Amino acid sequence: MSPSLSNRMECALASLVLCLLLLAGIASAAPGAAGKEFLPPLPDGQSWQLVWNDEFEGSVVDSSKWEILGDFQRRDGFWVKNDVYVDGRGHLILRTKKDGDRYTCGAARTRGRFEHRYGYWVCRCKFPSQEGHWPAFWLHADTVGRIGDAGRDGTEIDIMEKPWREDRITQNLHWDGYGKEHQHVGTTFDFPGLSEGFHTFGLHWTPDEYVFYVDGKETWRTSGGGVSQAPGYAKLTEEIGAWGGDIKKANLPDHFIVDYVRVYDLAAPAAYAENVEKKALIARAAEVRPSPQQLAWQQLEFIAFIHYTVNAFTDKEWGDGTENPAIFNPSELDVRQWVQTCKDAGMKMIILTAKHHDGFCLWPSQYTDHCIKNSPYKGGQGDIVGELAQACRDAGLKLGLYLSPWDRHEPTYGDTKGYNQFYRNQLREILGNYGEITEVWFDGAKGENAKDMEYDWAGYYAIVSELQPNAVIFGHTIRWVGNESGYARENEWSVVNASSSLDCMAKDLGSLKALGAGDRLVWYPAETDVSIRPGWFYHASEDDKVKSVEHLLDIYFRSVGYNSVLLLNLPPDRRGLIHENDVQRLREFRKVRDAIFDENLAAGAKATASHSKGNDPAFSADKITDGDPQTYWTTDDWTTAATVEIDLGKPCTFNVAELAECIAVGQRISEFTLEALTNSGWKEVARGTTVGYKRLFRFDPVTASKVRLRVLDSRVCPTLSGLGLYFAPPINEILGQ
Ligand code: FUL
Repeated sequence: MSPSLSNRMECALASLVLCLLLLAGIASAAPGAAGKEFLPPLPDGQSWQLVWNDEFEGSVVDSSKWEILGDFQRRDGFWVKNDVYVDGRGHLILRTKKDGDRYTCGAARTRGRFEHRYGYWVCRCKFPSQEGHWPAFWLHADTVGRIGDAGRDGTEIDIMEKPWREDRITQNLHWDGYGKEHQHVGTTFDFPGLSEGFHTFGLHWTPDEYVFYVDGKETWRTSGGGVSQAPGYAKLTEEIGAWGGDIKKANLPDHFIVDYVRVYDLAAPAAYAENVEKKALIARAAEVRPSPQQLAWQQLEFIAFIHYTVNAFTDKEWGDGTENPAIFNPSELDVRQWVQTCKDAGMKMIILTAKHHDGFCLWPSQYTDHCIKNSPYKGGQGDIVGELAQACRDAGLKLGLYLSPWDRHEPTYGDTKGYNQFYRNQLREILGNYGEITEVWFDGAKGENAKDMEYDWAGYYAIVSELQPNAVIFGHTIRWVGNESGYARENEWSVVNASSSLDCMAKDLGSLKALGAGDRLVWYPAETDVSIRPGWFYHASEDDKVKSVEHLLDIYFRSVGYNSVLLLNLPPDRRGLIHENDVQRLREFRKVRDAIFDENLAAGAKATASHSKGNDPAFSADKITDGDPQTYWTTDDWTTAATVEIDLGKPCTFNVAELAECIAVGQRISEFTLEALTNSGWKEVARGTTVGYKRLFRFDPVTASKVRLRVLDSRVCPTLSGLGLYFAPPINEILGQ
């Protein structure tokens, strides 16, 4: 090849390369261009829209965009205005120099000019080369100093700080001021090639999290501080101090060169707005807590219903109110037999139908003759409400009373004023004369052809508050689970939106979707009422239809084990006793539960967690296995996914697991899996959404030395006060059948 030809080819090649470089340069400088700038992935149907930028064109710094800081001391140097300038080639320069015996450098911020929340914030820059100072690109807000509400009310977000000369940067969050309450999370990492040429440092800030990027690569994802919801402004700064090395050794001046700062939003910001609303709803729902009464009630777990009235003698489920009180003649009635049966079964309260729909009262009411005083029972001197109240007190059981609003006997029924007065009087009688009443049961049932009647609910509730301030109210502070078969929902949230007419029978009451606008979020836990027999009242024809132990156990796992209280009905017979078949079945049921739950294989086991709140021993993982339901493990406020691992110390075989949240601080966990470490690795044994007060699982026996609970999502930081592992032998083995 002749020298001239090769020259020409070199020339051509050189111009081609130049063209390509130029093109690449244009492309990379154009906002929105792909390639070097990189924009993070977006949800479907969304696109990025540039909302603010400075390309640093022109000959002066645009003062409508930037406030240049100075002149004043900052750390070991001074921020001076003349160290911030544009170079006429599209760059902002932050210079570090020696000025007499002091060192100076530059800083600029968009405070008061551009303040914004969320979006993708990105800066393209080239680092200085000397030690003793450090460049940074960060977001700040005047509200960072606010204490409380974690970082949600303002967080310093350091997208890039490089105090090192090596290829290393750090990304950080700071909130709750810079004093005693200061909180911080951060990451530091090496990124090869960083010290040479230009690089981009980006932050995608959404209402839920921060995602940090370097040259388009995700480097850190966090929701530290709970994610700031307060607008921030951008800062480009240099600082002089020992953190960055020894400034005396630096060959100055040195330059931090910024090519651009750009901020993008979603083209349809409604997408963020939706997120903001959702986040606010989650936070509000997680804030709702049980009252002390609701909490104490939940801890009862398993309680009894006693349905007793003239129906036992007429063989009916609903009496019509025309029954003659003389038919109510239980020959062997013994409330102590009821109480003992319930106590032996492990029940903690008895709720008695003081008056069912037939209007017949089991106490001598002064407001009606349709009651026990006109029956042969104890020669008209009996008072079953009083007798039961005394027997419960003696046995340490709580008492609840059911007073049917629908009254088929009372002549005033249908006359709003008259009947409400009558009902309020009766309510005062039963709530005022029998000591402590823990639950008041207002039944919503009413027959199809019943007279219209507007109940004075507010008046009734006021009487309960006045006479029994510690009672929970069925239909008001605790809710019907929605069926009478004994089954709660697999996703039983205790926080619901009781705004309009809440449909207790709906499939889903508590998911975010079901909470809707969340205009009346309340703690409204589920009570699962079911009868041990097909009917609520005693019928001899149902003596052989008492539910099997398998059936009762299934109910238990799907009521108590689904974050609900189980209210199991036992109807006394004509003698006034709980029938032998029912007593026997309850004994077996208790025996089986004892056999399952007597030994918790995880009790006292060593527990570790991927996260725990402030590394504070008060919230460490071993609170899960310490056997104390009051103590609990939790994570930092903003950590909504975390794993706890329990080391059983040796291989154990189990087929039942139990989880418990500390509901005193609310119900939070919304998705989890439970895994066991078997010979062939980790195996999922259970998976679910809600936990609540108690969550139980049954599965095929597994032998494992460790288990881990992975909380995949939680409304706010999860809590766990207990994790139990049990071995359930076959029922017939337990019962020796
Ligand atoms: C229903 C009533 O109609 C039944 O008789 C029973 O009392 C049950 C617990 O509630 O609404």
